[in-house]
Parts: sequence; C-alpha cells; structure tokens
Amino acid sequence: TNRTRVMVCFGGRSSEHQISCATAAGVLNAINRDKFEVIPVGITRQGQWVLEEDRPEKFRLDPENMPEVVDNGTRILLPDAVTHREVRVIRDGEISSLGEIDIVFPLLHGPYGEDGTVQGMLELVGLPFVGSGVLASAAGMDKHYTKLVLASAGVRVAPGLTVQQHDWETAHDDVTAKIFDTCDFPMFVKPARAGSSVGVSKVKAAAELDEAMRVAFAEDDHVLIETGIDGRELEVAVLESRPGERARASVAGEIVMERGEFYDFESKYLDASAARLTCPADLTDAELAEMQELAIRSFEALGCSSLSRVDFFLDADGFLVNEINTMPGFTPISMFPRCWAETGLEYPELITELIEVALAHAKR
Ligand code: G1L
Repeated sequence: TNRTRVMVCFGGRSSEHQISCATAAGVLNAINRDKFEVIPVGITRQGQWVLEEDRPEKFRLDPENMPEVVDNGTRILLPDAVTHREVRVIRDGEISSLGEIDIVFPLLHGPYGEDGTVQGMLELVGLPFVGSGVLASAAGMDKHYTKLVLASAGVRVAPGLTVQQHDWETAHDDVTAKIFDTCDFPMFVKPARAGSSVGVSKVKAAAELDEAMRVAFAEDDHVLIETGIDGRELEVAVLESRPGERARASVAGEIVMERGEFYDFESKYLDASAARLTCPADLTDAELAEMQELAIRSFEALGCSSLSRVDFFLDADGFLVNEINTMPGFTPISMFPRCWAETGLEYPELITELIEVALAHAKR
C-alpha cells in the first residue's frame, strides 16, 4: 500500500464549474486505484476549498441535476510543501490531517484556473502538479500571446491583429481602417482571454464590426480580429514525455460541423448534434506527420508541460495553428482522450501517464 496520493481539484470560480465537476467524475471513475489514492477537493463558485466525497456519480453531467461543488462547511488547508506535504482539513472547528499528498491534478479552467493563477499558487507552495506551469498556462489562455509565440516559432497562424479597448474608443476610425487592411471577410472577433468561445463573433460585413467588438470587449480589454479560415478543423493531442525525451503527438481528430456557423459554446456543450467529433481524421500519412511535427513545435514554443491540444485549420495553403489549449476537454469522450485512445493509450492509462510523467519532472 504505497500508492501515490493525488489531490484532484475541481469546480472553481469559472463559468466552466460544471464541466470541471463532470471532468472530475470521469477522472475519479477511471483512475487506477491500485496505483493512486485520491483526495477529492472541490472549489465552490465563491472560491472556498472543501473536502469532497470520492463518488464519481455525484458529479456526472446530468441536465436534470447539474453537478456543483457546494460549501459543506469543511475547509482544506494547503501545506507549505517546501517543508512538508501534509494537507489538513477543518471540520466543525477541528483541524485533522489528510496525510501527505504527492501531486495535485488541477481540473480548473478559465479565470483563476487556466490563466496560471492556480499554477502559480502550487508553484509557490512547492506542490508538484499535472499540467503546464504559470507562463504556458497564462500564454495559452491568451490568444494574442499564443499567436505571437507561434508566429515567432515559424508556425503559420491566421492573419490578424489585437486591439486595446482604449485605442478602440479613442481612435475608432483609424483602428477600423487598420482592421480592414489586415483582415479579409469573414472575420472572427475574439476576446484575447476568455473561457471557451464566449464573446466570439463572425463578422461577414463592415456594418457588423462595431457590435462584434462591443460583445468581445465585454469579456476582455484586448480583442483579436482575424481573417476567418475556410478549411477543415483538425486537432492533435500532445503529451509530454519523461525527462530527456521529446513530446509525443497523437493521431488527429476532426470537428465536422453539422449545423451552425462555427464551433461555439452552444455546439460544444449544449447542442451535442451541432458538431461531430471524429477520430482518426481522414488524412494522408504525410499530412498527419506534418501536423504532428507542428503540434510538438507549438507545444515546445509555448513551453507547455504535461499536455496540450493543438487546434489546426487545413486550407488550400496547408496547415495553420488556431489555438493551443493547455487545459483541453478531458472527459472520457472529449477529443484529447479520444485522440490518445485511438493512438493506443486508453483513458485510465492516459491519467496514469500524466501523473507519472509530471512526478518524474518534479523529482529533477
Ligand atoms: F491537469 C491537467 F491535466 F493539466 C488538466 C487540467 C485541466 C487537463 C485538463 C483540464 N481541463 C479542464 O480543466 C476542463 C477543460 C475540463 C475545464 Cl474545467
């Protein structure tokens, strides 16, 4: 009984609270209990850290009863892991020990989760964790920075520019002219940082730009405008390897649109039939090899750890990278686990690999 002790954190102060809970259900259900002992920690919408039950059924996605972490009165006390790794819990005013933990699996997305803040807290206290560190988490969540880094690594990205709210408000006509200089219709207008596809609009004519900018600025004071790419939407899952070995890339998956204009929040989570995820995508060996090389190059350029899903477009000019997601959907039916299952690594073994590789790097 020398199992690795994993603290699985989920919920949190983001719009994807419920997705995070459902993801935790998938992980709690599949994780290899012979190797790992799980300490489930929920984070309420208000940000309280509570000791949760180790019951996957409680957090399954159910439209009738959406999963949620509620304040049960307990409070988790994180250790200063530089000196010790003992996690404690307060219950009814009494502090008791949950024992030492070896690693944190933070299933947390969006503001306060994916933007590097949780990662920074874990780095500060010295607890090893699965996932990218502060810099890659923050950069991967910011579409403007992702673009800069990828372009400078020689990875093709869509033509576009970033506009600050202040410039938009004080130099509206000049900025508008610059946008029309740089981008062609249809354009996509996106907040630089936002969970999922919130605040994103497709702009097909000049008259639609102002409204799209308003919607995007409601989410972030930096907004990206890009030429829409008319092509296939493909994704590759990347996994970090043990120290000294290069990252690995999976076979590709594809998002096939059935209805609607693009893969948005609605089609991702609410209308399951609007888009279809297929894996493996129909590609030549040479096309797949090129994508895998670009995916690994993007992963390395951004300085990712553990895992990333790299999203591509394939148009008449070839591949371009649209986005790199350091915290991809991670339920058993999400694209990242599906791509790895198709490559020969099933969901339970994928979880094992993420934890073991992260621990191997932490020990160095
Ligand atoms: F910890 C990992 F492995 F880095 C990790 C963290 C978060 C993998 C995947 C995710 N994904 C999510 O948290 C989410 C997309 C389910 C949002 Cl809640």
